[in-house]
Amino acid sequence: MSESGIFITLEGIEGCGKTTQSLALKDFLESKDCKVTHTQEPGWGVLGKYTRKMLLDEKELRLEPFAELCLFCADRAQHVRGLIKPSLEEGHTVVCDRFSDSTVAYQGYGRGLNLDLVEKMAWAAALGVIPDLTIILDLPAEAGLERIKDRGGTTKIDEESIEFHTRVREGFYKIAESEPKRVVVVGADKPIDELAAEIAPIVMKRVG
Ligand code: Z5A
Repeated sequence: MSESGIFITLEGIEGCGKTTQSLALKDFLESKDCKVTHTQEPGWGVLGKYTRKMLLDEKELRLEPFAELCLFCADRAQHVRGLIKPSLEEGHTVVCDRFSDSTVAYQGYGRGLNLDLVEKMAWAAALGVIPDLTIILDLPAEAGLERIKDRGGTTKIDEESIEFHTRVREGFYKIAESEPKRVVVVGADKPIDELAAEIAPIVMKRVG
């Protein structure tokens, strides 16, 4: 479990609305007088800036899947040590857009790396910090990619095949099935406000 604050992660495929909903959740929790740290992976801090560029932006750098796995894990360990643990220790509620479940879904189910190895590395990189609650926003891969198509610029992972993104979605289902106490799946194919109104009571019920 987390240190003393509460740790909530949002997960799901590209374009499912994690960023939008994690910011709405931050506003909701602040309206209840919680101190909230909002963050995301990959890309926190100096290491995050470099790893994010290599992982997502440098299109001519074709990463070996195991190298990609190691970079996501390096980014996480630094993020946990530098921001997540200290924030939890200060009693903040930490709301994080993607965490170890993304590594299992993308590098394990998506890329097809050895699942046992990926799970061990993804969670070892979390340095013992496990979310109190994880919300998976579920959407068909086609719908998620449609939502981001006008964003202006895609990342290397966005450009993977629809089959890849579908395997990732199915990976998130498997994670939810295997950890029903921690993970809740919410259908994301509904208006932003309606989805936020569905997430808030889940958070209140699960983490108080
Ligand atoms: N990755 C990995 O492989 N392994 C790992 O361990 C980790 C990550 C941690 C990060 O990309 C990539 O890294 C990601 C997984 C991989 N790659 N993929 N594909 P990123 O940081 O650039 O982006 P992202 O995390 O995938 O999220 P995103 O593209 O920003 O999408 P989102 O956060 O889920 O959605 P959003 O930004 O809130 O909304 C997207 C658009 O949809 C936007 O125009 C919204 O206004 C709209 N939207 C949001 N909600 C709705 C609803 N309910 N209805 C209609 N429209 C909506």
